[in-house]
Amino acid sequence: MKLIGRYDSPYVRRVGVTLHVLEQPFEHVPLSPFSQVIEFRKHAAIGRMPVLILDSGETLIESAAILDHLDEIAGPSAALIPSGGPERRRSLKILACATAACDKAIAINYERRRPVERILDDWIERCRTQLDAAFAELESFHLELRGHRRLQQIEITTACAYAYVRRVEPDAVQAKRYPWLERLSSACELRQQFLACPQ
Ligand SMILES: N[C@@H](CCC(=O)N[C@@H](CS)C(=O)NCC(=O)O)C(=O)O
Repeated sequence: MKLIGRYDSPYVRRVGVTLHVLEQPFEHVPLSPFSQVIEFRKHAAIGRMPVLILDSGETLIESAAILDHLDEIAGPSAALIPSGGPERRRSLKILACATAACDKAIAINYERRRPVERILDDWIERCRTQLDAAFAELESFHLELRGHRRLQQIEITTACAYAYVRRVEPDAVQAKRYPWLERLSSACELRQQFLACPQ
């Protein structure tokens, strides 16, 4: 398999970490859909990362769809998202909060790249309120990683989201605002699978 995209994207990073956790061999191709757009779009015309190219040549896009495929080939006993019931609903809600936080932080990050006179402060404030709400909800799940047990998808994606926000919008996670998320992130970032995918 080939994973196309850079680990500075939380979506690419969560797929990279997942591939390591599931011990799936892959080649990482760190193309940027921004600075290497022509080369990137040869793999996926929409031009968004991540892209996963299977050994058959089939191309998958959208990180949730890629994670779903990786869980499917891992099989029910090794899958990183529970297969059904309340545990699955809880996991999907946590993942939705984490990806919502990423989406809002990305929107803020893109907005700040505009010429200063065209930056919409109201838009940034709106996204920031939504980012804070997503993190407050994530914090309420009290996720923790004890001992050496295998990472689950809720931990991978939450830690990728937290690290991304800390890098691009550090103000949002200042002053030990989210102690559970901070602890989870520190524990995950020490894992070999995270160290293999530096953002
Ligand atoms: N929902 C998508 C989001 C992917 C996404 O937004 N990727 C960004 C980088 S973080 C990207 O490739 N942006 C380039 C563009 O949209 O032109 C997923 O989970 O894969």
